[in-house]
Amino acid sequence: LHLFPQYTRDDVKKHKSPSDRIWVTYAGEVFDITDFVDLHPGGNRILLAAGGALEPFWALYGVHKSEHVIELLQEYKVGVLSPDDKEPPRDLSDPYSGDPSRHPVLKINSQKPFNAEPPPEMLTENFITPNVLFFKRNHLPVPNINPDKYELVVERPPGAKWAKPLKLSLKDLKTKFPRHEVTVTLQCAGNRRSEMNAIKPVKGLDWGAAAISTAHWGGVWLRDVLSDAGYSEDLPNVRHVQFEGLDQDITGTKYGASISFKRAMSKDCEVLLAYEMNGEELPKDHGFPLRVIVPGVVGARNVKWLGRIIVSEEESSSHWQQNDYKGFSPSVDWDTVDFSTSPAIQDLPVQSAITEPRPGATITPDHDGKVTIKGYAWSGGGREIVRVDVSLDGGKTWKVADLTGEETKGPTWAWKLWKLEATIPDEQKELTIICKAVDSSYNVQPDTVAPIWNLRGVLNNAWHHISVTVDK
Ligand code: HEM
Ligand code: MTE
Ligand code: MO
Repeated sequence: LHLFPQYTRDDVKKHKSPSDRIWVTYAGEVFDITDFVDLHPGGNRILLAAGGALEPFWALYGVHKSEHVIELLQEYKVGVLSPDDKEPPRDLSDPYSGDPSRHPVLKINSQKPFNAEPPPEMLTENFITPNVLFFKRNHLPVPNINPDKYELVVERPPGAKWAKPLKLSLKDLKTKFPRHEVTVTLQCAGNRRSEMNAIKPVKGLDWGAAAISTAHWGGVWLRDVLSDAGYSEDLPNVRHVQFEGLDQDITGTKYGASISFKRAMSKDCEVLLAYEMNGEELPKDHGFPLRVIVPGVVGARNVKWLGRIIVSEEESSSHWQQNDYKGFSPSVDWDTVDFSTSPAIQDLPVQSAITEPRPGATITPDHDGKVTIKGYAWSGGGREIVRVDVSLDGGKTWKVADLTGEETKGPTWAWKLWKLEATIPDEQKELTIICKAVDSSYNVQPDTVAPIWNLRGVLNNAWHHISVTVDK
């Protein structure tokens, strides 16, 4: 009988690179897979699990649910996980102690509040982003909401005959209104902020190019709920619909944002109160039990953990509507900025980025001398992506990428994934790859970041440039 040594999770974490050996855990056992990495049929993605558990990855890649994979893994067993290596108990005085657990592959830009993005190459493996990989952008602790006690409060029209607000339980929402589904890409205004930061420092989380994701959202039309509360499209003196979240800071200030009343009531704009994400109940990080989905509009207006809806003459007075998520000239700094002079961001501009290869990577062309370049492209306001151009020589010449996406009858709310199989000239050792997209209004992206730099680092939609080394 072979007795295997015991290791803690911290021991395993130290083995993340070939020089330290590459270890992973599965079902309480420890494996040294250094010699398997180059044999892996799924390529070097296997390294994303280095130093940690395989389970969260194999939950995403079903091919591993087979006996031959488990048998193969057993060949690399070097130990077992120590049985007394338990999760430390939660610190209940920490306002973030109720936050849910998250997928280990996410790149964390801030732990408290939780802000994280998936590895770019995993983001574009699927048109629909798996819920666990969907980028997460929280300003506050995730509120703990009992779905049986939950009530959405909808304030009544000014001067209405009903005195009390309309209150809807989750069951009311699911049974009194027809269910609808929309496929919508959400993007944070801070997506690609790190490239702006590299030019001149900006204030904000250092997002890479993956603060964007796509899901099928299920729920009820906001306009059906507003109509039920007594609103009609021609109501005078109402211009905005404010959404209040149930997440709050220690002073009791809640997250809030607003959109126009016209958008909220429009059939074409398809604004949804969502209780489902990709066929599952809305996850805690994404607003359980109810959030707003405003297609084509900046992430910030897609209020999660929705508690209250107020229809008004004024926009939301919240910090995030008034003093954040606005664009400015590159000449404006923190001494001169006057937030009242810029409109709140709503529709987002045309965007695209390269997700594979990664900047700085060494790429190996296949036996035909070809490499695969992948990315996403999206535009706000329902505008569809009609073309993506890719350059492999720093912008001298361009090739048109292949697009995949969903056919829509009306406006397009979701991204297109794009792909280009390109031949690399023999002598080429360094490549500068660039992508740029065109939307259905023939909007194009600006070529460089500097002229659109702004102090908050929002709205970076410049051509995406990356440099890689070719290994032949
Ligand atoms: C495919 C083994 C970890 C991603 C496979 C296959 C095997 C395998 C045997 C081929 C399955 C078949 O076609 O029957 C392993 C082992 C792992 C491991 C032993 C750990 C020691 C991972 C991880 C990821 C991953 C961590 C992702 C992060 C994939 C993908 C494929 C695949 C995407 C499909 C490749 C294709 O069909 O083209 N793996 N895997 N694997 N693996 Fe893994
Ligand atoms: N809603 C509430 N209640 N609280 C928040 O912090 N963040 C907003 C928006 N809705 C936020 C919110 C921002 S800035 C973005 S980009 C999106 O949620 C992110 O949604 P996701 O975490 O589901 O990706
Ligand atoms: Mo955001």
